[in-house]
Amino acid sequence: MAGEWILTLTAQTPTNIAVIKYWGKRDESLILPVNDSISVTLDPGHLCTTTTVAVSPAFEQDRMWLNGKEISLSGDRFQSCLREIRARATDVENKEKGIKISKKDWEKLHLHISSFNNFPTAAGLASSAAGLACLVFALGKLMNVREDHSQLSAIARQGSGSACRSLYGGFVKWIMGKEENGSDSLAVQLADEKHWDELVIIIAVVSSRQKETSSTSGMRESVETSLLLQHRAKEVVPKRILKMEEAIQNRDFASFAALACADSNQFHAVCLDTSPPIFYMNDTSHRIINCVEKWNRSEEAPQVAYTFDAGPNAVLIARNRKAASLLIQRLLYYFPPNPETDMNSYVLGDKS
Ligand code: 2P0
Repeated sequence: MAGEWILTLTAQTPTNIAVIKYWGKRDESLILPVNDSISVTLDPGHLCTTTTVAVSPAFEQDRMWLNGKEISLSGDRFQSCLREIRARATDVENKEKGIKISKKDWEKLHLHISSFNNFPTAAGLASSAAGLACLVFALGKLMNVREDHSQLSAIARQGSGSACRSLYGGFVKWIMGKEENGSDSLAVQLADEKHWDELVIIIAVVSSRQKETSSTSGMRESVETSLLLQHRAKEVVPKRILKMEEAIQNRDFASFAALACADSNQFHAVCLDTSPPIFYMNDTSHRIINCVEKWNRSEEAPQVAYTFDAGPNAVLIARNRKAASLLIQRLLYYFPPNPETDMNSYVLGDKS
C-alpha cells in the first residue's frame, strides 16, 4: 500500500417510508426497537443520498462532509458503524491503480466521506435512513466486506434505526429481534421493487424546515411517558404487521391503505400522548388527511393511502397512475401554489 494513491467508491441509496411505524427503542445505544416495522423503499434517484467514500495513506484522520459542510464523526453512532465495518474489512486489490490493501491495513488507513441528500435534511423525510444506509453500503463495498444485505442492515441500524430498511428495495420488514446484543434486529425483504409496481408515491412537501423535535429525542420521551406506546407496541403492531404482510403479498390496496393510514394516525396519537406532547403534523397536514379520507369514502374502493413521519410532510401512495394523476389535480385545487412565495409548486401552502 506504499506511495500516494486514493481509492474511491460512490453509492446511492434511496430513503424508505414506513407504512407500519418504528417509534420507540428498548435499547438506546444499540438502537433496538420496541416493535417490528414495515416500509417501502423509494425508487433509486428519488429522495436519495449519494455518498462517496475515499481512502488514501495521505489522509491523517477520518473526516465527513454532508451537503458540502464538514460534520463531526465523533458521535457514537458514526463510530459504531465505522468500527463494525472496519472489523469486517477484507483484502482489496485494484490492479489498474496498482493498489493492494490488506485486512490489517484498514485499521491504520483513514477515510474521507462526502454525502449529499437531494432533498431537505431532517425535515421528516427520513434523511438519516438514506444517509446511514448509504454510508454503510459504500464503506462495505470499498472495504470488500462480504456480509449480505441483512447483516449490513444490522450495522446501518446502529447508525439510525430506520436506515436498516434502506438496504433493500421494495417492501422491507425490520424485525425487532429478541437478542440483547441486537444480532437478530435486522431488515429482510418482503417483496422486491417489481412486486407491486402500479403503486405511485407522491410526497407533498408541506414545510421543508428542520423539525423541532428530533425523532431520537421524540421517541425517547414517548417511551418514558406514553401509555399508548406500550399498548401499541405489545397489542396493536404485532397484529398489524401480519395483516400488512398479507396485504403486500396479495397486492390488496384496500387493506394496505386502511392499515397504513391507521398506523400513521396511531403514531401521531402516541406523539400527542407524550408528555409534553409532540406535534409533528400541522393544519396543512390535517387538511390533506381530510381531503384523502373524503375522496376515499366517495369511491367504491380507496384510491390513496397517506402516511406522515416525524414532520408535517405527506407521503401519499396512490393505487395506480390514474389515481396519482387525480390526486395531483386535487392537491393543486385545494392547495394552489402561491407564485409569489412558492419557488417550487410542490410546497403546499404552509408559510409558518
Ligand atoms: C419510521 N420514523 O418507522 C419512523 C416513523 C419516524 C416516524 O424511523 O433514533 O431517524 O436514528 O433510530 O430512524 C425516524 O427515526 O431514529 C423513524 P433513530 P430514526 O420510519
